[in-house]
This record gives sequence, structure tokens and C-alpha cells, in this order.
Amino acid sequence: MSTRRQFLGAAALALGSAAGALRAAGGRLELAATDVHVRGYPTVEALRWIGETLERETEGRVGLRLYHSGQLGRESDLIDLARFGAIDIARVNMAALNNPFPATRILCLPYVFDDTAHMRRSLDGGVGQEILAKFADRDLVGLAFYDSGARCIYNTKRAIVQPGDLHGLKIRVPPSDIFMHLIRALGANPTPLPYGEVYSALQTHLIDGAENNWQSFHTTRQFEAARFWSYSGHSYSPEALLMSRRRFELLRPDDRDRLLDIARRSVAYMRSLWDESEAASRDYVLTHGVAANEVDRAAFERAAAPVVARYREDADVDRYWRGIRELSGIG
Ligand code: GTR
Repeated sequence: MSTRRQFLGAAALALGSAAGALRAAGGRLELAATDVHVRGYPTVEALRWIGETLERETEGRVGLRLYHSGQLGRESDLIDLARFGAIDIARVNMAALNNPFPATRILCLPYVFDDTAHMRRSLDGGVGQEILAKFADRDLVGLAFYDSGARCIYNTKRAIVQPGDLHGLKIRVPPSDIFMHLIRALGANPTPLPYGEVYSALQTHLIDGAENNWQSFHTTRQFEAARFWSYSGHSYSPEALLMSRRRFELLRPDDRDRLLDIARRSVAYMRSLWDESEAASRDYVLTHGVAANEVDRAAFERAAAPVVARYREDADVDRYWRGIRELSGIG
């Protein structure tokens, strides 16, 4: 048995019995929810809001216990733990879902979304809802999509204007083939690492840079090591809020509807937190030693185009791509 499988098995047992005990206490059901981000991060606060609302609307019958800051491990493991029913709810990024759930790939492709408004419109519309329903194919319930902003490249060495400036740099990527292909197409060396290891990898120069949104750059304090932020905006890779289908089916039918409805309502709350915190994180890092610059966006799009073309050879990706591009510039 591989170490990873052993870990998952042990985690499933430990969590399963803990959750069982929580269920026994006074007949109350406490759902275990996970997030790799710290308290105060918009996704974590949205989960907290879901817990409070659930508690209120079920008169205390159902609550939520929140394991934030990656306390229960890396995102790829959390997805499996939710699929096995060892945890109830996992908030993870789409990038970690690309390999097990190919329908999510479209949402991470470079330059598929123009901006946050275009991404929100696409997720709220037919394409988003179709992808959310796909999680049911592999033991999950897609509860909602959350924002993750524009991912941009930052590094410890220099300002990046042209893709050629990335030559020779080791750039951390999340566990997704799309990000590996993209960083390679831009001319850098992609290094996959779990999110929780990026800060020390920058400090020890295991990597030269990474790519993420303002809030992640700020709250992980990666900005203390990587002083050059370049506005590449190459992906809007959104967040997914997923529930174990096994655990979902253990809920009373009216509680299932309630939870789906509360998760849907949490999106507006999350978006308002997102907009505020994006500006706050950007302002913070820019007044704490980070220099930001524009990239040659057309050159970045040109370098990324073969990656998009390659994924669009798949008929579903191509259909989603066209559906999303039709929503560009409206509204
Ligand atoms: C963040 C995302 C996390 C995690 C991280 C990463 O933007 O919110 O869930 O996926 O990126 O790059 O690993």
C-alpha cells in the first residue's frame, strides 16, 4: 500500500470516528469542512457564514466544524477524503480538480475569462451549472463556485514583461497538467508543490517564483520573499465548494435542500468579501516592499495560445470555451 493510501485510510478512520462522536452528542450533526486558507480569507469566512446560517436555520440540529489553514492536509488529499466520506465539505481550487474531473479544465485555461465579472457570469450561467453537476459522477456534490481572482506571476529575481523574461526560472504550479503546460509554454520551468510548501520553497530558493492571486500572495506572506509581481492575469481558476455525496445523502431531505440553498446564497457574501480583500491585499503588499509591473499581455496570450488549442481539441472543452467566450463583454 502506498504511503498516500495509508495516510488517507488512517485519516478516514480518525475523522470518521470523530464525526461519529459529534453526531452522537445530543443528536446534533456537525459537518466537517476544510479549507487550506487562514481565518479571514474570503473562502474561510464564507464557510463560517454557511455554518452560522445552517445552525440558525436548522435550530441547532446541523452545524459546521471548520478546519482551516490546511489542518487536514493538501487539496488533492482533501478531494479524496471527501469522496470517501471521511470529511463532509471541501473547499478546493479548480486546479486540484483538473486531473480527476476533466470538465473543470476549461475554467483554468489561460485567458478564457476577460475579468472577474466575465468569470462570475459564466459560472452563474449554463456552463458553470453543467460543470457543477459533473462532480456527482465521482461521489461529490458541487455546492458552489467561489472567486479566486486573477492569477499572476511573482518571483524573487526580476520584473517579468515578456514571456522570455521567465526563461530559466523555476515557477511553482498547483497539481494540474494545465499549469505545467502553461508555465512551460511561457518559457519557465514548472515545479509542482502543495500550497502549504510554497512560502518555505521561496525562502530556501528551491523555487524562484510562483503564480497566484493577491490574497494568497499576501496571507501566506510569500510577498516577503518574492518582491516582483507581474500582472499576467493568465488564469482565473475559480474555487469549488464540494460535499461528500455519501454524507449529503445522510442528511434529511429538507436539510439537503436547505444546505444547497445556503451554499448558493453564500456566493454573494463571498463575492463582496472577495472584492474588498483583493484591494486590501494588493494595497498592503505594494506598501510592504513589492514592486508590480504590467506584462506585454498580447505576447503572453500568444505564448499561451498553443496550450488553449491543445485542450480545445477535446469536444467538451471546445463547447465550454465557445459558451464562455460568447459571454465576453456583455453586462
Ligand atoms: C489559491 C487557492 C487555493 C490553492 C492555491 C494553490 O488561489 O485558493 O485553494 O489551490 O491557490 O495555488 O495551491
